Amino acid sequence: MERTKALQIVKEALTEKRYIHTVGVMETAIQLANRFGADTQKAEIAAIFHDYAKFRPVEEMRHIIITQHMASDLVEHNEELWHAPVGAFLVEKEVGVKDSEILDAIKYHTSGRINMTLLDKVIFLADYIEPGRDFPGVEEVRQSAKENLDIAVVQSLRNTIQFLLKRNQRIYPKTVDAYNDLLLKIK
Ligand code: DGI
Ligand code: FE
Ligand code: FE
Ligand code: FE
Repeated sequence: MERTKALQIVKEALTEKRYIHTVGVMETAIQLANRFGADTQKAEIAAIFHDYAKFRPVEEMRHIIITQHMASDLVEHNEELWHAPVGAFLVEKEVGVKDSEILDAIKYHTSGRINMTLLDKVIFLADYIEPGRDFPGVEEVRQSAKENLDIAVVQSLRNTIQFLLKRNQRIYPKTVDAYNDLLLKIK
């Protein structure tokens, strides 16, 4: 799909602020794909659609998770996680994207997973470090992202886990899996 067309579709699904974030993720994902040898066209499409479901009503997302037999543990965890797998489903169904690598990168862009693909990592990291983000610690991750993709992804997972721990929130097992798995691989 052409970039202009894809951006036009998401613009209608998102707020102005979230659309600006999406363009930041797109530009960052293309840079990272070039740097680390991922498919730039897939990175572009995955980035443009990564937050497609961000503003769907929680009840609609819950319904999709249940009726589509998505991971049942999702409903016991933070609702913030839901727009990623639900987004992958809706991007296939409503937009017609069929590529499973793109759909997986969207599906796992919030939680991460064990054995993340190159494209998964590019989208996950672009979402974390795009120029509009200002989390504590993001500058360190931006520096790491210039050289080592796995280290940068581990740092962003660690920051997110620490953020959740501080707020006494549950941590989704796939996030812990992604963290443990990558930590082993960078050693
Ligand atoms: O949709 P975005 O705001 O662009 O970013 P995102 O899809 O990475 O969502 C991140 C939010 O999800 C962040 O505020 C933390 C929250 N969250 C809640 N529970 C978990 C979680 N993130 C991860 N990785 N794992 C969790 O268990
Ligand atoms: Fe998201
Ligand atoms: Fe993220
Ligand atoms: Fe995002």
